[in-house]
Amino acid sequence: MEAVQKTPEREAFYKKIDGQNLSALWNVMNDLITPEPKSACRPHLWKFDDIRAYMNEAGKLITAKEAERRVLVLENPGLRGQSKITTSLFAGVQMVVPGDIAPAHRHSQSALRFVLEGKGAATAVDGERTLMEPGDFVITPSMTWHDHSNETSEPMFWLDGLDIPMVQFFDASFAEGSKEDQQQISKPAGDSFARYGHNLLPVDTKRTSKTSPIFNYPYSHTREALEQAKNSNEWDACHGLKLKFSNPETGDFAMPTIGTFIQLLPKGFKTARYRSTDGTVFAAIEGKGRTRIGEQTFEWGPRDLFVVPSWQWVTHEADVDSVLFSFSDRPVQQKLDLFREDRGNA
Ligand code: 1HN
Repeated sequence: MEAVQKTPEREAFYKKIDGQNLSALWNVMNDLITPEPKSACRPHLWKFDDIRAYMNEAGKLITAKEAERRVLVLENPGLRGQSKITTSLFAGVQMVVPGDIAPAHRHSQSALRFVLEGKGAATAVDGERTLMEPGDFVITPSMTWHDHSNETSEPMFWLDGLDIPMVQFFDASFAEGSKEDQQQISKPAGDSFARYGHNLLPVDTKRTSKTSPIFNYPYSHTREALEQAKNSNEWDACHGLKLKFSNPETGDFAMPTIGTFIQLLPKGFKTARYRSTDGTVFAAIEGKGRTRIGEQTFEWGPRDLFVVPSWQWVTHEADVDSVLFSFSDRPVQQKLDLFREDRGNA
C-alpha cells in the first residue's frame, strides 16, 4: 500500500481536525495493518555470568525486603524503559541470598520462575512451600499470595517471567501486600504434586482456576521425560525434542497467559529454520551451542538468556546435548486465533 500524497489543503485539514481529537486513517493505515508482524522487539542475549556479577553488586546496595523483589529487569533493546522483554512479556533475574525474605504479596499478573542457580531456597504459594533446584519450573497463579526465602548457605538465582505487559494492555492490574512477611503454611510440602502429579484427578473437580494445580514441575522429572523420549530417536527438524508443560486438569498449557516449553537438542543437532508469531524468551539450562535469529548469531551456555522476536527466522545448533527452557504468549494467541508458525517447509 502506497503512502498518501501530501498537499497544502490536506495538511491544513489534518491540522484543523487534530484540534478536535480526530485524525485521518489513510495516513496511519500502513503502520496499523502490516502485511506481516513488524515488531520493535529485537533479538538479544544476556550472559548469566554478567548478570550474576551485577546482582551481587545489587545485593550490597539493597535488601530483598526493601526492594520487595531483588530483580534485574531484562529490557529488550528495542523496547527500553518499558520493562518488557517482548511486546507482551516481562522477564527478570531474581536473587535470593541466605537469610533473605521477599515479603508476601499478590497481584493479578501471573508469574513463572525457572531456577538457574542455587539449591534449596523456598517459595511459598497459596499455603504450600516448595524447595527449588536448577531447572525447576515454578508457577505463581494470578492473585495467589507468594513469598520467597532462603535458609541455605548459597544464593539462589532464577528467571522470572510475568504477563505484566498483557495485564497493562487490558488495564486489569490489582495488587496488595500482606501484614505478615511470610504467609502461613497450611499444606505439607509436595501436596500439590502428590495430588495432581500422578495422572490422577479428584473424581468431582471443583477447581475454578485456569492455572495448573501443580506449582513446581521439578527438573528431575522434566529431564527424565526428555532422556526417555530421546531414545526413540524421533527428532523434530525445527525443535529437536520439544515438550510443553501442561495443566493435568485440562491438557492445556500450565498457565493461562504464558506457554512454557522444554527442549532437548542432541549433540551436533542443527535445527531447520522456524518462525512463529509468539516472541519467545529462552533460558539454556544445560549444554552449549548457538542460535541464529534473523541475521545475528548468539552463543549460549548454561544459564544464558536470549529473546527471539515475533516472526524472525530461528535456527539452533548444539555442540553437546543441550536443554533449553522457553516461554511465550502462545496460549493467548491460540485462543484468539492469532497464532501462526512457519516451518520453512521442514
Ligand atoms: C514479582 O512479584 C516477583 O513475586 C518477581 O518474585 C518479579 C516483577 C514485577 C512485578 C512483580 C516475585 C516481579 C514481580
